[in-house]
Amino acid sequence: MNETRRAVLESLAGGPVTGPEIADALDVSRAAVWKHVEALREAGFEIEGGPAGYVLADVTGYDAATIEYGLDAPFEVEYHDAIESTNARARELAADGAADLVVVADEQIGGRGRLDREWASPAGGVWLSIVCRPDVPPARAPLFTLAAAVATAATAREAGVDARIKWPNDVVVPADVDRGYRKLAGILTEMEGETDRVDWLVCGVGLNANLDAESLPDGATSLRAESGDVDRRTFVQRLLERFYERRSDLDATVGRWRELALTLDRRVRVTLPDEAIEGRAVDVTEFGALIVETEDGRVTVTAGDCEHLRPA
Ligand code: BT5
Repeated sequence: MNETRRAVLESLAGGPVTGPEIADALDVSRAAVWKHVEALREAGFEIEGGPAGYVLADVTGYDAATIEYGLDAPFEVEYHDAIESTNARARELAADGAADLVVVADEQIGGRGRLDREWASPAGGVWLSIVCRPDVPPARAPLFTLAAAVATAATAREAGVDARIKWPNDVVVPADVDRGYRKLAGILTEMEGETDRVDWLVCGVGLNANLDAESLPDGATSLRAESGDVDRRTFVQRLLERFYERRSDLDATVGRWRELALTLDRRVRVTLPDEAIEGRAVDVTEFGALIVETEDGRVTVTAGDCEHLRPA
């Protein structure tokens, strides 16, 4: 948002204020004020006019300007009604030097999970990707996945859902059916770097928000199905604020992750490229790897697909 429009918005938030008063205060024409008010209305800022002037009554839109407005974290937002994949766009922007930028879309046409799996992303979900340029070695990169999972689960919990984390990248809701849980959200972290440092890192979050479970793959759930629709703008703001906080204290993030984990103390099977490990998940390391107690001793796994098994 440009400086003048932001200043007009601030005046309206502190209103009622008349058009001429805003024009005088900002040293612009009344016609220019009118243009900004109309553009703000278009973006989803509900501006009411009365005898005492204009006032910002509510914010209902879901786009870059409304998400940035009132966001208590230093992220810039790029919004798309529809896009191939927010992660793909974020990778492009990262390669061009972007930092602390979030790509948000209402709908993804080609959303992707890990290993290029399809990620269903109809309009109404929360599909976003955060570009970070952290000063950390690549070994710490998985902690950003944990930070995003904690931020996502905590924000869903605030919305009234019993969201928990399944190692490494799923936010799930415990259930008696299916595999013992239903998937509410997934995280996809992608990075570029050298052996000793990360150049950029993109954390993609896909969360089924205001969607019918029937429009999603088997085994999936949504905020709508669990507790009802949310205001996606404030949901995304709280999620980004939590992610920012978690990212700024990665060591404490592991502790928060343990508290929200559904995987710990469970029998699990972790599928790796050329073997599968079965045993009891006992902990995560300071780097976010899973420690599994198998019949042959403890094994530490850094990546893989993890399945929760029924108790033996
Ligand atoms: C993930 O992969 O869970 C990571 C998903 C990340 C999606 C976000 S959306 C914003 C950003 N832009 C992108 O293009 N991606 C990121 P994985 O663990 O591989 O799980 C994928 C599997 O989850 C699929 O094979 C399906 O079985 C299932 N699935 C697909 N769509 C789903 C959905 N909307 N909800 C729940 N499960 C889904």
